[in-house]
Amino acid sequence: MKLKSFKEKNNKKIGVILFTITCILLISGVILCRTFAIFETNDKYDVMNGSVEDPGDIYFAFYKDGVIQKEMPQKDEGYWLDEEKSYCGVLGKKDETMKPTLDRDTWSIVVTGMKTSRTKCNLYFIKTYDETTLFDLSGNKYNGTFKDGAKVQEDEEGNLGIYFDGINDYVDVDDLPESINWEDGFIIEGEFKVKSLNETNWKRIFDFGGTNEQEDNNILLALGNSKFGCNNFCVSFSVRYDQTNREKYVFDFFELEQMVKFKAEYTKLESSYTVKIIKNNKSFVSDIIDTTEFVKNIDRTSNYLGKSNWDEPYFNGYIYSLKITDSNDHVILWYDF
Ligand SMILES: [Ca+2]
Repeated sequence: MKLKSFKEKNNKKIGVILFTITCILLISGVILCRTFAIFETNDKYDVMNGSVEDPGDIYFAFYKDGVIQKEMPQKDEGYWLDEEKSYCGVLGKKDETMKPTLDRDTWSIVVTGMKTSRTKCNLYFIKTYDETTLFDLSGNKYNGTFKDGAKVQEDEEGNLGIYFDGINDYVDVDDLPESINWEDGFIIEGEFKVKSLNETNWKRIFDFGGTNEQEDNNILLALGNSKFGCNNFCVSFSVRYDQTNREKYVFDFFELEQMVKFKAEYTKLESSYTVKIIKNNKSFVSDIIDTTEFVKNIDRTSNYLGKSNWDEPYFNGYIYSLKITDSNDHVILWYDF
């Protein structure tokens, strides 16, 4: 009897303690949720490809450099959505089929694959640049360093881009290790604006070279190439194999003072590669090259934007974005604003 009543008493005590702990947890939970709720927002944003008609059913939490914010960073603050890290979910559960992305033109969040209400998206913003550094948005940390006056600024239309004066400005890009797989094919794309056409003979937009700088399997994009009478607005894209140029050139590619989208697609087939040069989503050159002298996976330690590895003219204009993707759709390097 004694033992039983002791047990009962003790059970009662334990019950009270458990009840108290549960209450404390519940109350702190509510307080925490309310704290986060203060920073959530649900207006001003486009919801696309979803079945939810009222965007009021979607909530966003913004994080800038890992710290929750009251609102989304402004376009001119130099931030970009970390699309790898950002996610959406329902009732706190992550749902990989929903994908938040950032539309740069409208500076709004687009959620694809949205299929239910009560969705919350956690959006992480990372810095795209500061006074000295151009940050790689791929997560691989192949950053760039601004040299001799190159810097991010607004152009005449208010678009952010890296401005190069054409005299000595350039960006020194970190070493790209030989583990990067170029050999299975890759895509390089970017948006560029040409500000002047003087000395347009191999005027360099970008140049990724090996330890010997020149003649070392460079992957490069240049404005003009006198060898083929490719002058002024002509673009010359070269993937070198040891000391051999393997260039593809397109006449009338650029226009003065116009932003142009460039894309080079190298695709590996069974016993050859195809190369396509694309301007503003329109294909200009489509060609087949053999596999024996294509591109090598080497340490690329001499990598520049706006500057050549040879004694050739510097680029005068803007680079608004640059993205390199491998054959498995993995982003190798990405600069954007
Ligand atoms: Ca300068």
